[in-house]
Amino acid sequence: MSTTQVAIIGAGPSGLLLSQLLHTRGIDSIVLERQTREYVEARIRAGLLEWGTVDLLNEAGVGARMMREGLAHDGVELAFDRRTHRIDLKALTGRRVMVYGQTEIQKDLADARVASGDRIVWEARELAIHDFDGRRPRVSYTHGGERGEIECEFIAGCDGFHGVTRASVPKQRISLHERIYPFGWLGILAQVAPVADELVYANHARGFSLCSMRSRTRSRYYLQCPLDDTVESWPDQRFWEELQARLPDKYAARLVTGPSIEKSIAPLRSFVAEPMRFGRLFLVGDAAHIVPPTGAKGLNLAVADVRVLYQAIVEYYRAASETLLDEYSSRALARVWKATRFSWWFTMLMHRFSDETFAYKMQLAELEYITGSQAAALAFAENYVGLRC
Ligand code: RFL
Ligand code: PHB
Repeated sequence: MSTTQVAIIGAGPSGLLLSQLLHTRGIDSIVLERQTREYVEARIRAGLLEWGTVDLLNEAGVGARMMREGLAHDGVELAFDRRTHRIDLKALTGRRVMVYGQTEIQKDLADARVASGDRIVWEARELAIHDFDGRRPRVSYTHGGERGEIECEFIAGCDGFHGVTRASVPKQRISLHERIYPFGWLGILAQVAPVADELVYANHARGFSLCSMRSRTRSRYYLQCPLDDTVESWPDQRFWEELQARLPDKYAARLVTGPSIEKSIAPLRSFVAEPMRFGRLFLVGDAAHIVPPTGAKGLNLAVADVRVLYQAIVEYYRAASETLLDEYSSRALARVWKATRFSWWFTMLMHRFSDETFAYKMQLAELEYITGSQAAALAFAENYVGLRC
């Protein structure tokens, strides 16, 4: 049996960041991850960071490459009805956003954890958590055919939507709130220059599209697609033609195409589990909540949870106070519900749900309002750059 102060389940961005932050304060943790390091680092996901996320990565000492290679953006474009309109995030809110891939954050975090000699068990299988209502919770697992057990003071459930920690909570102690959207996002990554300097979110009668990027030479594009579509039904040529058809003329004319490096389809879902604390088990990030990617909030919310839990654990060891631990769930959920609302609202605004012309006209009217009113633009911008709450 090993012992540690905090057992962290999952080596996604939330698990590794929590482990790294605790390390900076001399608090010991062990991270248990089901997959290999290579698998985790190859998952192409988020690309847009709120500045609060940038600040916490810097505080954890893992931000140097991000500050060198990331692209800071001052604005974002909304395209609709063959037009584009720039929302000046910086002028409206005084804040910027950062383009830096989740794959790179994963690498930076894992490098830092390995450099400080901390314990990460990759390929931990059959993981189970025990006695999280007591003072000495335990985690059991197998690794390379051997059984392992860890005794700890806290368990952080950073194991994503399909993980084991939330599923271990008795049903009567947890409330689940969910909305499933009737379409998915088909995403591709390609080694081509992005079509625009900033991100472009496009509402079009053929469906939503998003032009994002990973660098000045690497683009990430998304198309709204039916849920039953497969990647095989979208050869590169079809993807580029469809993207071009959904973009305003100015961008359609500039689009640079090339072979895809990655292509995948993700379903869209809103999901919140309440509360986020059960005795000495704390749910963090996607383990507790999922948002559709439209608002770019998933990773940012996970990092915001980590900040709240990290402060609470530090306070516990520094001052023997459980006050912040007791407040973890309510503090985290206050942000979660607001980001869930923004992500839902922006999804409803930008996607095609039916052929009903009335619904489309309402979307256009709201987009006209956002882009024509300083107050409405500010409401959009302060949510997009990340609320301070
Ligand atoms: P993760 O990243 O899912 O990591 C959980 C880890 O736990 C492991 N695990 C287990 N380990 C041990 N035992 C078990 N039984 C386990 N079960 C699971 C898993 O292998 C995994 O390594 O959760 P975390 O750390 O909370 O991070 C959340 C983010 O990954 C997620 O919210 C974002 O990727 C969402 N997201 C975006 N967020 C943004 O903030 N900005 C964006 O631009 C953005 N774009 C996106 C996105 C997500 C997308 N997809 C594919 C859902 C774009 C897309 C397409
Ligand atoms: C991405 O670059 O993957 C990305 C950016 C913004 C979003 C969603 C995904 O809203």
